[in-house]
Amino acid sequence: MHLHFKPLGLAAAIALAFSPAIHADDDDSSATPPSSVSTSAGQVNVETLATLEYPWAMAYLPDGRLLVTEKPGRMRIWSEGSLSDPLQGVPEVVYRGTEQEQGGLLDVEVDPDFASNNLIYLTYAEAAQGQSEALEDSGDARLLSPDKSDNIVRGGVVARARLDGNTLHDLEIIWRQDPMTVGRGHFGNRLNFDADGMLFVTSGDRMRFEPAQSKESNLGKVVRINKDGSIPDDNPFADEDDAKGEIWSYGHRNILAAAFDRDTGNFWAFEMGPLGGDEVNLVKRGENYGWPEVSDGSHYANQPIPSHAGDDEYEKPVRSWTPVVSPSGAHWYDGELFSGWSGSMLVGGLTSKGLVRLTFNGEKIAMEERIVLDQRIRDVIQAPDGAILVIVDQEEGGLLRLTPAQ
Ligand SMILES: [Ca+2]
Repeated sequence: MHLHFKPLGLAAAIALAFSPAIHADDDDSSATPPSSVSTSAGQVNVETLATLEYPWAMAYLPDGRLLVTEKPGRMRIWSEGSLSDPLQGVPEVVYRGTEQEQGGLLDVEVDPDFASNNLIYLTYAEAAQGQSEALEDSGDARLLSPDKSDNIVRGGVVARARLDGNTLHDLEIIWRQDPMTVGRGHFGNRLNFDADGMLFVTSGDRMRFEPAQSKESNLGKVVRINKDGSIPDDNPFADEDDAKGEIWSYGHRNILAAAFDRDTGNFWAFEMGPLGGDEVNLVKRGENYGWPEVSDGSHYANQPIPSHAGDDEYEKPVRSWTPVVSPSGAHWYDGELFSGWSGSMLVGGLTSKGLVRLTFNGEKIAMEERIVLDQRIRDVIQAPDGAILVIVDQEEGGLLRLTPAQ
C-alpha cells in the first residue's frame, strides 16, 4: 500500500474551504483557431493537420516521425500527412475522464541514443498495487474530485520501452511518485534530457502542499535520474539520510512546462501558480523554490500566501505571470524558418490560449512576446523543417502547424 495521508497543514486546511475552481480550467476553447496571426516574425499561417482526443505531448523520432500522446491512454504517430492507429503496448493508465482529470497518459520523450537503442520514455498515472476498498476520496476541492466514488490511489510514473514499428516492447517502470494518493491533480510529469543524457522529471505536489518541502517525498520536485532510473552520485541529496536521492530541486507546485536553453544549458521551468502567480524559474541544483510557504499567487478564495520576498531563503522566480498563462509545454527553438526566433524559448499556455516566446540574457529574461491562438495550447515542438507544431487541449484537439506566411 502507498497510503500516506498526513495531517493537513495550515495551507491545505485553508484550501479545503474553497470552491473547486482550478487554475487551468477556465473555459473550453471551442472556437476555431485563426488562420493567420501577426507576430514579430511577420504574418504566420495556422493550419490544422489532425485532430486528437486531449493530446498532451509530442516528441520527434530521428527519422522525422512525430509521436503524440492522448491523455485517455493512447499514443499515435503523425507521419507523411496521416495519423496512425493507436500504438500497441502502451500501458494501462488511470484516467477518470472528467474535464478536471490531470492524469492519464502524459509526456513522451525520445532517448538521445534512439538511433542505436530504440528507447522512448513515457509518463502516466498508474494505479497503486493493493487498492483499498475502504478508502474513499473525501471529495474535497483540492483533489479535483467531483464525487466521492473516486478511491483509486495513483501516482505518476516514468516508464521506458523499446519502440519497434508501431509497437512498444519490454516496458519497464523506472521511477514512481511517492507517496501515491487519491485525487486527479498536479502530477507534473514533463520529461527532458540534458546535453549529458541525464533525465529530468517534473513532479507535481498532487495538491498536497507540504510534501513539496519534504525531501522524504519526491512530490513537488524536479528529479534527475539516469536513463535506467538509478540515482546519479552527484545529485545534491544523494548522500543525505532520509532524503530521496533523485531530488534535484524542491518547493515546486506543479511544473507542466520545462525545457533546456540549449545555448547555455540552463533548465527553465514554468510553474502553475495557484490563483495568479505562475512562475518562470531557473532550476538550480539543490535549491528550494518556496512552495507552499511562499508564492506570488494566492489561494483560491483570495486567502493570501506570503509572496516571494527579497530576504527570504527561497529561490525567487525570474518572472511571475498574473494574469496567469497556465504554462503547459515548452520547447527551445533553434530553427531558421521564423526570422529572428532562433534561440527562443516557446511556452504553450492553456489560459493564455497561445504561445509565449522568451529570449534570455543568461539568467535573465531579455524579451517576452505573446502569440495569441485562441486555443488552450498543451504542448509545442519544432518540426525538422523549422515549422512550429502545437497541440490543443480539448476533446477534439487540433494538431496545428505554424509557418511564416511568405
Ligand atoms: Ca516559488
